[in-house]
Amino acid sequence: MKKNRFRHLKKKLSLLHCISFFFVSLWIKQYKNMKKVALITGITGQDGAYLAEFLLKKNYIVHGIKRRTSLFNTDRIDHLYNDPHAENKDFTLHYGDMTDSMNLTRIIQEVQPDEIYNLAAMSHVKVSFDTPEYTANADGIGTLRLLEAVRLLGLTKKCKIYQASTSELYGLVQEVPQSEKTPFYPRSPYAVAKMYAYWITVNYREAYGMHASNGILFNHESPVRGETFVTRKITRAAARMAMGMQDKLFLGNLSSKRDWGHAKDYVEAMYLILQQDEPSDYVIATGITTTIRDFVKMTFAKLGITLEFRGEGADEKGFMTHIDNDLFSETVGANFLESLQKRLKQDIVEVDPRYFRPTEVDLLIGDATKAKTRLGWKPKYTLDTLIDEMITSDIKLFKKENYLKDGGFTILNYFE
Ligand code: NDP
Ligand code: GDR
Repeated sequence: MKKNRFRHLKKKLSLLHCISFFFVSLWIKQYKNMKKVALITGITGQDGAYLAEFLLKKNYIVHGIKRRTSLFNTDRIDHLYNDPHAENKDFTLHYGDMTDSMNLTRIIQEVQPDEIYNLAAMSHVKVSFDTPEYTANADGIGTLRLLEAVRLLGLTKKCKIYQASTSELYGLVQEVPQSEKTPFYPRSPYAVAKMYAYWITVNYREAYGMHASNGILFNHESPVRGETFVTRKITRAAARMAMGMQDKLFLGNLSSKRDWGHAKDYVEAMYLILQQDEPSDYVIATGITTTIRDFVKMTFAKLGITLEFRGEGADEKGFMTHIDNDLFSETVGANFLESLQKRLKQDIVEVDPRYFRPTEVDLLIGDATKAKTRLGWKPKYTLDTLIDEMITSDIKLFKKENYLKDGGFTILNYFE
């Protein structure tokens, strides 16, 4: 009798268990459906990685488009990446390319995004002079392909679009500082391609009522900035030179001025632009401009190295005039001091005209008043804290490389 009652109770409990399991999974399913879905093109790039992390923290389901590459090329998003066999993933990668309309259309149809962030681009200004046709295709027509896919799939009301526009549009600047009202004067195949992308975004907004916006972002950097952009080239070189792994830093135009911010602050602006009821175009900038020369000086100063520039044009050189031994020992390590001291008074930075551009953008400085007032956006980083983070990260990176080298392993050079 007792045994029977126990069996009955057990049956009841397992039924209760099944019912609660059913409701919990239903709730999870509904909760997942409530989450916003974002699609990021250019997810393996600097901004793509920061934005993916930012949106995942905001509880989004994030899909990214990644090009097929012969190596993984997922270093920047490795910490976010799930095993594709895991269930209930919030982060998924799709193979794709901005030059392939059918592929983009299929991905958008599958993903049904609430927000698309179009960050994919051949983004190097100097390289765009070598690959102008490809740049126009990927950066210009690529944007059209995305917009048209959203339209053809009937997603114009559901899906908001962010287009990664750029301060390079101002080129030969017509006004200082540059705002949303400043006329464009692009100075490279990259900027001309981006100009098409800017206007086609505006046109789709006006023609089809799409929530499509341009973020006109000024230069933004970070420890994961591509190694061939000038800031990262400088912080990497400073770290390597401090450890005796590189003799000289060769640069192009030292006098051009850029308005530099941190990518972390700038991806927040991208998100805020898409949270507005109405689509619009926004300048995102710090409002402070600095020469390349001063960026070099500020970077080396972080390690206790004083640089003085002498000469002009292609003959300009940066000499190491002083080493603050304490600061150097603290930031790099006392064991590297002796070899650096041998190079005191020598020139360690030189100009190589190979890095000059056929047409240069001399001065950029942005006026982000609209973003500040309408989006409530404000950068948290200063140039000083940005450089601090970049050089600290590169010192760490090359210390690791140094250990490997000392241990007899081959390390890569990555010459540019
Ligand atoms: P990166 O160069 O770091 O990243 C570009 C991304 O685009 C990479 O993921 C790259 O893939 C991908 N990509 C390139 N070509 C294609 C293609 N044909 N199809 C698909 N994907 C492609 O750039 P950032 O992250 O710095 O910049 C993001 C966007 O913002 C770019 O559009 C850039 O032009 C723009 N921008 C950047 C500014 C900045 O200061 N960083 C300022 C203003 C605008 P892969 O990894 O395979 O190369
Ligand atoms: P930019 O960035 O062209 O502004 O485009 P980059 O860092 O390449 O150049 C900035 C300025 O530095 C000068 N410079 C050098 N540049 C490079 N890369 N290498 C050098 O050795 C060197 N020496 C001097 C350049 O002449 C230039 O004046 C970046 C990209 O992220 C674009 O995608 C984005 O749209 C704009 O910023 C805003």
